[in-house]
Amino acid sequence: APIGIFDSGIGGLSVLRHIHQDLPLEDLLYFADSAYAPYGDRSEAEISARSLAVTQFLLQQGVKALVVACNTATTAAIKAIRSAYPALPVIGIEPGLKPAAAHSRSKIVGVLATKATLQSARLLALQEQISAASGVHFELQACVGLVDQIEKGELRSAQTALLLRRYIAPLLAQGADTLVLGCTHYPFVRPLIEEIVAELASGPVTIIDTGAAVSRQLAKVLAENGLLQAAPHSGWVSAFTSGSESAISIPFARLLQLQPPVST
Ligand code: DGN
Repeated sequence: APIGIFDSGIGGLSVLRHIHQDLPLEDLLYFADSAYAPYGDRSEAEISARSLAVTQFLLQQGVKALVVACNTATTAAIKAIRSAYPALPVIGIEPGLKPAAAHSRSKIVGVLATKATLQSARLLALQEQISAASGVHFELQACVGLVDQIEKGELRSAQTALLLRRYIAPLLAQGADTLVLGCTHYPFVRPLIEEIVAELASGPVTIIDTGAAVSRQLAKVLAENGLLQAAPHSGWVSAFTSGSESAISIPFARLLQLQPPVST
């Protein structure tokens, strides 16, 4: 049976990329809820309702496990998903505050994410807990408009660079030596982020992305539940979207060099 992976759009492809690499035997079913993107500007109730609807749809397709490949949906809806489907292994993604705190020497960490993620009770609790334990100060920066740029495929445009510079410069000015990519769309602009950081930072800056950790966690949960796909098998990738076909097939080809069948 396949693993279901969803996001509001194409951001979750940055997580799918890790899973496909680490677990090449597994079949992957991706759902881009593009008709409702971006989630970042919606209320928790709306995000939760969409996440439950997408989960139900993926279950109808026979998925054996679910990856919520969206920080916004994880903070808003993972509890609701788990209580609605207690038998389904569900793996979420959260901004990597803990690894960032462990890395930071200046004890100042910048967190880039959507407004909904940064305003969630879940993230605030995580932040307080890690701050108290580590003495690290987290500077939260909502990157309004960045998901839209990435959805449009503008990974290097002047407008995207302008936005990123506006969001990153104050964090570096305040002494952040570690930046957390707290949205699954952002790894696709990591090269641009690295250039901006190299230009603006006075010392080395570590960038933290939790996609690889999610893939490892998924492997662990599948193994614990006896759900790993046995060899010989060559895992396939296939996709569904609530939006237009090209909005997902083009990013698949451009970002991952994959051409999965896409159903709308
Ligand atoms: N990719 C989502 C995340 O990780 O938070 C955000 C997408 C959105 O809809 N804002």
